[in-house]
Amino acid sequence: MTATAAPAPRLAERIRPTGEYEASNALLKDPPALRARLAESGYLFFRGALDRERLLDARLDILKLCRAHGWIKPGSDLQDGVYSGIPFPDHPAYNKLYRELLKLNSFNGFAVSPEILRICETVLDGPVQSHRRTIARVSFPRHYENTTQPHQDFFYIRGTPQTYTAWIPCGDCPNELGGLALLEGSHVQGFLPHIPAIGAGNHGIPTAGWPNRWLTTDYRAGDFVLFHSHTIHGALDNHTADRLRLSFDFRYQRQGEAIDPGSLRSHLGLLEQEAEKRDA
Ligand SMILES: O=C(O)CCC(=O)C(=O)O
Repeated sequence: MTATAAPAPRLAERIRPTGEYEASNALLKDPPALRARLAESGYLFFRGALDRERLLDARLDILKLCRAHGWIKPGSDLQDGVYSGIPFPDHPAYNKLYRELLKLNSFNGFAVSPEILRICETVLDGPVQSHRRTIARVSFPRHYENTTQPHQDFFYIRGTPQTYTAWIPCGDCPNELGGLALLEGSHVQGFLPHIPAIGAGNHGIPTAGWPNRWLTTDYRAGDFVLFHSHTIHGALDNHTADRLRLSFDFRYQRQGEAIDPGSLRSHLGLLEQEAEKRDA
């Protein structure tokens, strides 16, 4: 008889925030102070800095796709993003929708909206390159095995460590909907080893026992948080009964610095693979 090997344990931390972000809107008038805060905390949070109407238009486009794929409760107000309760989509079903999402102009255009580029140019003190790999996430209610675990973006994006992620809730995102949280000041530790984990990317960093505070906020549409590629961050659980959480992550770096080829393609190369299949 052959013994069946037990599945390897995977990191599955539940993040419990202990503090609120400090908003940096007022420091936009004082770029050296803005950069000093980023260097110290590893993040900058901006309240209401983005074009809310434009963001909600993108949200509607995404929710229309969700509805077309059966994910939205019939008869509910589309902007509310109420989940229909059909079985959670598996990878192929998710990617079918996601490929369509990755082609939306309202989504891709948001990554290069003037408000974000202006802030990134101030933060980076020069001309900025935005990554082609734009990412949107749909997080399902009470689907805890999919919650993004603590990690550093450098693990995935490589290139220059001076790359910054803008995490943007696509709609209001109170804590219970499972927004992003980050470990204040964790970027100073440099790039750390990652282990297998549940959730997006399937890798993470155990943070139990770290003295740093986990920070987040009750996000409103138009807010965003920008953080260094070494800043440890993850998601809170979506505890709502039936709401989808929509969010974007976009990345920015100074023009001319090292960039990984993956950052110049669509997320997971999904659109390039589709084009290759079509042309074969
Ligand atoms: O939205 C999430 O669940 C994770 C986002 C993230 O890890 C990122 O923006 O780098």
